[in-house]
Amino acid sequence: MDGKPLVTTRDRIDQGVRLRDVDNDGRCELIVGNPTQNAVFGWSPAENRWKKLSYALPPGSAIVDAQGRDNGLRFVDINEDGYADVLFSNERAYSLHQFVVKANPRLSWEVGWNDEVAAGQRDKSSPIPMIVRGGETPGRTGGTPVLQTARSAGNNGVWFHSHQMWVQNEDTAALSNVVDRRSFKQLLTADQPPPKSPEESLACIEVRSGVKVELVACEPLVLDPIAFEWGADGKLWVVEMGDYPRGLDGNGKSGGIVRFLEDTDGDGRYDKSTVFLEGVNFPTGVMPWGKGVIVSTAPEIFMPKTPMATVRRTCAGRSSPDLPKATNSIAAMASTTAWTTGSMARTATAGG
Ligand SMILES: [Ca+2]
Ligand SMILES: [Ca+2]
Ligand SMILES: [Ca+2]
Repeated sequence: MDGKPLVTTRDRIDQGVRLRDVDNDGRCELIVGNPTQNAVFGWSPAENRWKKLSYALPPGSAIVDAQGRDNGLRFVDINEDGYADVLFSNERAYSLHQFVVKANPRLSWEVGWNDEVAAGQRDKSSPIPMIVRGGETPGRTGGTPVLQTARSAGNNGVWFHSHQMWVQNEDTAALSNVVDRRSFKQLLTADQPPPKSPEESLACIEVRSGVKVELVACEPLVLDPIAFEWGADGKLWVVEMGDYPRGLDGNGKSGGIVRFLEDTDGDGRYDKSTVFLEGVNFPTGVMPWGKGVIVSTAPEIFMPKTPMATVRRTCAGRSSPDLPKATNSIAAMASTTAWTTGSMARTATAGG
């Protein structure tokens, strides 16, 4: 490298040189990743030598630290496209870069670990747990930080299995099943902003002059709302689809809810929430009608007679999670006709 031979160890210190087939062509590439060297070489049979490739390990990452210790870099196929991505995480920094197999000029992507999912300096909100931890380990010996020795610094109890990143160490003892578990999907969305509070969401809504938006209902009174409609008595009827898209148990168990909210003290904010119907299969619409409500849950539109009950019947032809094809919300267009909307729309006359 730079005209000098690559060495795997120097003064008995691991220099982070590894062989790995990163592009799945059946031949290993040669990778070097330490604090002063970062490169990937490919073997050229024609020239009978290693040639430096256009890409290297992601910026800031390295296989070993200056002492030759595990620096928290792992090759894991997080997006499951068949190519190992680089997940890097220690007490100072974290990053996740997906391997780009084919250059895409439109996206400014070049071959290599160039699709950055997340990268940053570690703080309390860092989305990727530490793979190794060196330096100070808080919480030991009665809360006094202990500077770890080179021998003890290292493995934070991380492994990868079943599309998940697992962490088990003294910090996870109080967690469910004593593990901190992150799905690959969670890691891939690590750079997405966290959900906003109701007040923060409200502050994001822009309206034209003279119009005001007020918060009238939020969690936990209502969760996963899909559609809502007011009744003449002031009740706000809401359908919730917390079972979308795979069911409550991940295996299609129906878990949709129809509920109504009431403002019992007249201050303009709903304060009471009542479950009217639960166990509904992907409900998409609700509308007060006569003495009850009409609920749409493709392929059925029905008026439940028994409130507070779990809907035990199964719909003929269970609705597909492909909801763009399903019945959508319900709207009243005339005094005796309710309309549903959706790409497979139908109308239902619901007299009296
Ligand atoms: Ca290769
Ligand atoms: Ca990958
Ligand atoms: Ca109220």
